[in-house]
Amino acid sequence: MSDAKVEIEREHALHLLREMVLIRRFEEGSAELYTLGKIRGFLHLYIGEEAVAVGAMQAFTPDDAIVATYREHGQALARGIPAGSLMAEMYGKANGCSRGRGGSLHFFDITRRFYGGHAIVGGGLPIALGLALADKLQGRARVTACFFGDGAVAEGEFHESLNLAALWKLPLLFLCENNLYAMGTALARHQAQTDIRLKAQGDGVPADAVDGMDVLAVESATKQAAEAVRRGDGPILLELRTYRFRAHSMADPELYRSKEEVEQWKARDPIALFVARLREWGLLVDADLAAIEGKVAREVSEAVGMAEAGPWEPIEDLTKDVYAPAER
Ligand SMILES: Cc1ncc(C[n+]2csc(CCOP(=O)(O)OP(=O)(O)O)c2C)c(N)n1
Ligand SMILES: [Mg+2]
Repeated sequence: MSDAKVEIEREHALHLLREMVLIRRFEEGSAELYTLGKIRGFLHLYIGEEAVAVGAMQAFTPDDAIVATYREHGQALARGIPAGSLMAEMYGKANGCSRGRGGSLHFFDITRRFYGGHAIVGGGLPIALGLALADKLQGRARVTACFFGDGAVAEGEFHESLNLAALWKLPLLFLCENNLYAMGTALARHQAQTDIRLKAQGDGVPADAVDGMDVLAVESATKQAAEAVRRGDGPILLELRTYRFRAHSMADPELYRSKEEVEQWKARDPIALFVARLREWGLLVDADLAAIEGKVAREVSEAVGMAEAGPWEPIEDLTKDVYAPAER
């Protein structure tokens, strides 16, 4: 993170901080609820990566489309999906954003143009391609943003999607969250070429790398890239260099990385870095932080209340939307 002061409105700075703190506290709460058995199935935490979702999301209008991965709590919250509807989804309740049928990995909210939540690594890429193609064919100046992990660059559909997006000059922004690992496999153990920018350039997509622990750097790079994409210049890939502080999922003994490495990255905690910076610039005092923590604590607690109070889907709906209606 550069120390140079960036011109930033105090209100906007506090907004960015509040969003990151909301994601952090929401997920700490989710981890606790998981150990209590309230949330079941898989749960992948985004803790450590908050600056990526929050910084990037500032670049998009409500008309743009967002496609994410199964590690999408941060993107969903930053997109403005109410925490209660996400928590209810993780509980499997009918008032969840995917009516309790998707769980943590499959958040969807069409009203906010949030198209998943995808359990399949790389699975969001061709979907984003289709959304961007539809916009291009119908002459709409909207952007589709596709988040995916470093693990997805091993998939054929990564190259297929980049190639077609470049060939057809689609309004698609590829956002690769490089947290160095795909489950327990480091990038260098599965890729001969570890520079993701070069892979993108090989497919005809201009690419750049950004410090993913610096929310302002992510915001500014994403805004610039999104503007170019919106102008019709074709796709761009940003590699956001980040790190997850927690295990891959709740069932991962983390034998593939050292405690020292994790500690080194924790020293660049995106929230702590931003807090220190804002204090230094005179944009944040203790009372602001306390107010943010208080507001976020209430929001998370209300979200849990909404999940607890939410109804289960009635048993009669068991096969609804599972099979197509029989032809008569
Ligand atoms: C096609 C496919 N292959 C394998 C898996 C199993 N799997 C689940 S998560 C994951 C790692 C993906 O890592 P990355 O894309 O870097 O995302 P991160 O978890 O680091 O956010 C793998 C291999 C899967 N879900 N889909
Ligand atoms: Mg990864």
